[in-house]
Amino acid sequence: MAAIDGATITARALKEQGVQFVYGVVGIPVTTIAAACQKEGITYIGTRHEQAAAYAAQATGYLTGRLAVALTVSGPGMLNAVAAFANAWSNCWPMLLIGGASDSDQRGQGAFQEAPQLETIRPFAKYAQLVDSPQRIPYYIEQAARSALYGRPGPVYLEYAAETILNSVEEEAVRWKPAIPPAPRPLADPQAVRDAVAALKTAQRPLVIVGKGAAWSRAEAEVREFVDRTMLPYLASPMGKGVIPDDHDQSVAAARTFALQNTDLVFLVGARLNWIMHFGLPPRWSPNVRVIQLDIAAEEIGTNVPAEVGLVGDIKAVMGQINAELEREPWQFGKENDWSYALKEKSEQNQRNTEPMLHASQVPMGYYRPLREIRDAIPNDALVVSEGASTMDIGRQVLNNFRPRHRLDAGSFGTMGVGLGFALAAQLCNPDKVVVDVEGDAGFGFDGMEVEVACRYGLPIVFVVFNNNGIGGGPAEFHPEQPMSPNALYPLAHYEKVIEAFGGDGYYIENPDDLRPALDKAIANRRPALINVVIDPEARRRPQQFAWLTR
Ligand SMILES: Cc1ncc(C[n+]2csc(CCOP(=O)(O)OP(=O)(O)O)c2C)c(N)n1
Ligand SMILES: [Mg+2]
Repeated sequence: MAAIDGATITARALKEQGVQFVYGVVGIPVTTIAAACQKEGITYIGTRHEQAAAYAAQATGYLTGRLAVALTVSGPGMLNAVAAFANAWSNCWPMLLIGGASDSDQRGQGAFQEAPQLETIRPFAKYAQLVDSPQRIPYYIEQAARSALYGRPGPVYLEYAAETILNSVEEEAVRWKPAIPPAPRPLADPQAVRDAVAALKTAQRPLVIVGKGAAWSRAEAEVREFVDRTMLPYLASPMGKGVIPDDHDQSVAAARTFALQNTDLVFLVGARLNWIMHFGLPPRWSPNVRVIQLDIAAEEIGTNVPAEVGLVGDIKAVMGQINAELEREPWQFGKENDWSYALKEKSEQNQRNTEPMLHASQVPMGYYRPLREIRDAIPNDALVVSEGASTMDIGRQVLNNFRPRHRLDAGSFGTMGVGLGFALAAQLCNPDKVVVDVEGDAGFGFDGMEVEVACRYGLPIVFVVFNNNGIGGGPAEFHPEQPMSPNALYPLAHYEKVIEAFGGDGYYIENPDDLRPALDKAIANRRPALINVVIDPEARRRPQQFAWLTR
């Protein structure tokens, strides 16, 4: 009879549950899990910090629909992953964090890296358990996979005391578990579907909001069909962008504020009325706005604004129900009405206002021109990763998405430090596509060393750093003897040299006309590259710089 250790059982159980990627930082006691995963044919990616491993795992889960793992050592290693784990909680993305822990027979004795790990992670976890024996590892991994992927997705945690990984048991004592089937796709109550369509027909100024829940559910065909059938105006949430291509005629992205303020009935399709949507409340919304809400989580219905109709179910399945209802009794809001005219006029006006900034040739550059260069340089199926304050906010307006699940950003949690880990995952899950990671210089600072990982694994990510010397912009010059702004970062830093240290390609761009050739070259080379774009530290603080043109 053969003996099998906890690490091998873990690797086989992960493989059985469809895991393709494990990201982590190894050490005592988890190194053997990483090695065992490699033996089972799972790709192991070693990052430089546990936060990047956990960001990469959750992005992999969101992009592929399959569970991915972050693997950490005990104590500080596991705790380094907690903010990233919480980001998955806030985004409702699946991931499994495996945290090594000190030997259980040393608990309370001041063991090496002993810490209250389970207690720390519990509030953010859909499921969190201590694995109590090697025999039961597959049981826990199956439970964890179902919890992470079924219903509203979320992060899950398994803790392994050192001996659970290292000890061996007889193979036949192991209680194996088969792979879980794909997540069930529950339908909504048919009466609620009829009520939702009836309510839509009574609206004067309807608005559809497409969230990343629709992207997670792979509802792109159904959502697109719904919008095309009804000709309703729609707005995408930041990561709902691309579920319908951004250049769709009914997108009111350019009139976002106006649309939210004036709509009398909103249909939330896998989008939440949280801070990103200004809670659905005045002054950003009408006090009387009616809400139709579609969500996989029943408890989400009515958050901040009571829902007139709550549709609880899988977005893809329920949008199919709604389309079937519209097939039975066709109805169209259409484009020839005051609301559509007003939205179109507002969009065109806003676009006219930004147009000069998109083509500005000033040095140092503002945000819009370099973002426009990126927009024009990347292919339609590029994955766009983004973090920063203005770099991300303005980038979201300028950079388009034409495919679902092709944008990853600071998300519902507004987290800095997500970008590099997300970019690694984006490229690993889409080896043949262009991945561009647009970073503020402060955002880059949280996880910039992960460019080494891109170079080590030969991932041809194009990193672009918007260098304005600070958090939302810093000083124009370096005067170390003067009091320094809390926002300040080292001015005109040569971030491109960070990637050059590992054999990647660096570019330092001050002149807007030099950016497109650098982007073209970086994209064509299929090698990791970092383009450091120097912009005006005052850029966002003078957003009205072109107001005289339109006054
Ligand atoms: C983990 C974390 N720490 C701190 C913050 C606060 N914060 C918000 S945006 C930001 C950085 C913005 O600067 P940058 O990335 O350079 O973008 P810019 O606005 O300058 O283009 C920071 C530190 C945060 N959101 N998350
Ligand atoms: Mg900055």
